[in-house]
Amino acid sequence: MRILLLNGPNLNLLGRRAPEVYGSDTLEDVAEQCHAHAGRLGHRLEEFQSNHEGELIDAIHAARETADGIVFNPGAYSHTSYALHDAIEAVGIPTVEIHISNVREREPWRRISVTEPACVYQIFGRGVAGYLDAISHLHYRKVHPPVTLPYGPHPDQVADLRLADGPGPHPVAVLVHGGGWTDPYTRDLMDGAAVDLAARGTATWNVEYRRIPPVGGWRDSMADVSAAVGALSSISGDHGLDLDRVTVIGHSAGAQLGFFAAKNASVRPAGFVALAGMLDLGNAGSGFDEIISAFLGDGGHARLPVVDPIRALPSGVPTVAVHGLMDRSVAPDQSRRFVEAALAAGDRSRLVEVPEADHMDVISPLAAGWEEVARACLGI
Ligand code: CA2
Repeated sequence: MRILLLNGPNLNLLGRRAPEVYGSDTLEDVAEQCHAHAGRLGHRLEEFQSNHEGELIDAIHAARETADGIVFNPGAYSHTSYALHDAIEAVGIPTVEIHISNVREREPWRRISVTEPACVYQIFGRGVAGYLDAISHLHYRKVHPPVTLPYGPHPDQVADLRLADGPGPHPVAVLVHGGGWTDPYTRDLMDGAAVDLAARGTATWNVEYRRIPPVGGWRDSMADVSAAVGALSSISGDHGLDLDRVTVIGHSAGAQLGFFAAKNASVRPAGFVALAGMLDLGNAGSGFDEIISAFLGDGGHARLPVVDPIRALPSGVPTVAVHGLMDRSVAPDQSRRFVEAALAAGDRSRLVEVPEADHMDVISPLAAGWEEVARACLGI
């Protein structure tokens, strides 16, 4: 793939001003990281930055001949430029919009993006790492394009369906991304796992859900993931999905949501797999106090009995807790305690420890240890 890295107004100032908002990397640093990442995935990358709307439009037009995907930070033009929207739409090149800062937590006018509807995906608030995630997203879209289907009326109530090759009915892996239930982290985090598992013969249903807005989001997030699992019953006929072989797979905070969906959804899954799961919220460590309080809102701790997986056992479904021993984010002890408690409560449960994997490795097919993770996800 040939990828155009396109940056709009003021992004030439990156790293020279406002590091508290945009970090300390310069635009040259960003380009270097993007080149390296695209190269690792087997793609070529060219970059262009301009402070002028017309030049950006010309660059998008010219990309028809030179690029198969665009990673675009339109800067503040994103909030106003219908002309850029039309340029992206006119050329039809898959474009991922990216913003370094969390545009939803700043001035109200930055919440609006008029360019986003012309793009295939939007990433914001992950710092410059968002550029690399945008490249990964283009890569996995190209390898296996998803069909995005709604399971409710809210824009976040959607999921990406990827079917498996060959005659069905196929088993289904429901993927629930993590990211501490916060706004910037969305389902592209599970793209790699979704594509890899589909190539192994399992259809994947990669779920988006409403995230903390800004506090007390637990009710919406949990309801959404359960609804997304339940929605499989209405699409299974059209797509040859085997509802008797559904596995819910959650990563990190997504494991907390996935656990309750596995326990409560109208479609009963055959298993639940936690990858580096937040499974013991009450003992997650002080580093998680703020994020868990934001998720639970006022009077948070009193809610633990209904939101903490380890306190809601038995689940009634077989569970597997996979954890990388190099995980410096969510302690492997959470998985150990969960499996012990699940067995004590009468669930079938097992622990898979992956010595060489860290927190993000357990969702990356490119990482060491993935083979073991994939086998656990497929119940092997
Ligand atoms: O968060 C982003 O990536 C933005 O697209 C960056 C734009 C801003 O206008 C958008 O609302 C969000 C600004 C680019 C950099 O602007 C600077 C301003 C002062 C100092 C350094 C850079």
